Amino acid sequence: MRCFLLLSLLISLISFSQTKSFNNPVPTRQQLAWHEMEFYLFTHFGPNTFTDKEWGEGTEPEDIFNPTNLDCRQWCRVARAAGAKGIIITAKHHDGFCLWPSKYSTHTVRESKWKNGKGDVLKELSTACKSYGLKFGVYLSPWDRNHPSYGTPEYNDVFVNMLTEIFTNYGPIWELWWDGANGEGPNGKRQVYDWKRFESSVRQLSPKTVIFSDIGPDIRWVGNEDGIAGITNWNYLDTAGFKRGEGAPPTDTLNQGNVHGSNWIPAECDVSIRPGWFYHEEQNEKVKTASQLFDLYLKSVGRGANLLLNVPPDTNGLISGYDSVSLIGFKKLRKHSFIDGFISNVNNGITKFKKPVTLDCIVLKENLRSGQHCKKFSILFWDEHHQLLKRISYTTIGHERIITFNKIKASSIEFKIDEQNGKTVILGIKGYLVNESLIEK
Ligand code: FUL
Repeated sequence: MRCFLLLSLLISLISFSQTKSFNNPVPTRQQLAWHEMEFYLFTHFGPNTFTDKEWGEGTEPEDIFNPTNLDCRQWCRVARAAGAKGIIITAKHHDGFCLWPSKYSTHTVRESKWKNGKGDVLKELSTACKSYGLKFGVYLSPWDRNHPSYGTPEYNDVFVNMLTEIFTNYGPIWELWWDGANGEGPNGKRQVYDWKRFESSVRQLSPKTVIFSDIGPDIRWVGNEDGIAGITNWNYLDTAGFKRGEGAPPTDTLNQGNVHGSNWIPAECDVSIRPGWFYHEEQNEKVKTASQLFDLYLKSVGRGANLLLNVPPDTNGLISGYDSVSLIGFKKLRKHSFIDGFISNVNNGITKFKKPVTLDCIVLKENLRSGQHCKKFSILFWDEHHQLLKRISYTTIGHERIITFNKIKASSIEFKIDEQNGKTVILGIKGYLVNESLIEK
């Protein structure tokens, strides 16, 4: 695709902007590194893959889990080819089945037929991720529909023991993923989770791991499972008085953050490449296309969040061709769209071109080290007689902001910060001409 061009726009901060500071939180080193991850895969795999369910009952016989040709290296090759930077796997989903031979459960790969009970998916995937240079993460569902102690205080010990096994045997774990589900267990009781203890155990076991949940502490849920962040998206969030699950902040707050929130908890957009989270053969024709994935990319990474895209392996234990074709197409669209952009040297607000340029996409990046500051910005397009052709205004920038619009031919382009919370530092502004079919829907 025609890519293009460059614009070196700079910022006219002082004269155009209103600067108001608040005592804003700043990201930790781990959170800053997390922002750079941008796009990675989610893997839902377990008994549901074989029973065609989304939520297992916890009573499925262990023998059901029997991938004929499991190859985690194939998952990694697909992830690499898609340009994803890591993989997060359901080490244990709500059905309680453990993809590693946990000492604290009798519902694991060890009790299954697979590899005569000698298999260990976490071992295979963590090893494969290391050799392919991918970050490795785990989803450990606190809700457990199998464990006999679920619903009693002992289950909190079990959960901490499982965390300890995982962090000790399969680390480094880059991201730990906790959903807020809290249904009934086999004895009809709900668990009172000891979140404080879970969190402090993880911090002790692995201080560099980033922890995801509805309210962090490090990364927040974006408030929907469609992969879409708010058009305004603050990395700040107020968590006081809120809980995970039913007591979580309202979905629009999760989606947009809080402009003056007291914690740095950026949003992660989880979404599946298929209608379901687990593999179902009848959904093969419903795999999202490369351009649908590109549109989701604009609505997640392009709004300053990260994209966690679920790609579930099939009953062979492999990512199917339907999914990998879309993923590779998605990578090509990104590669061909975002090529040859020019990074600005950030000094003044207007860039004049020797010849008029045609573009339909601008990508901006904000330096987040001292916080997220831009509240409102505008881009103005001028013709050769310095007549204004068009002005577009947006709110937040964050780690990255990708704006697409109907293509325009301009002789000069101006970037202005209209409102900010503290001093915005722009890392770069790039202009592109992407295929018009890719303009955000
Ligand atoms: C939710 C679960 O209930 C779904 O099954 C899925 O795992 C999704 C990513 O998180 O909380």
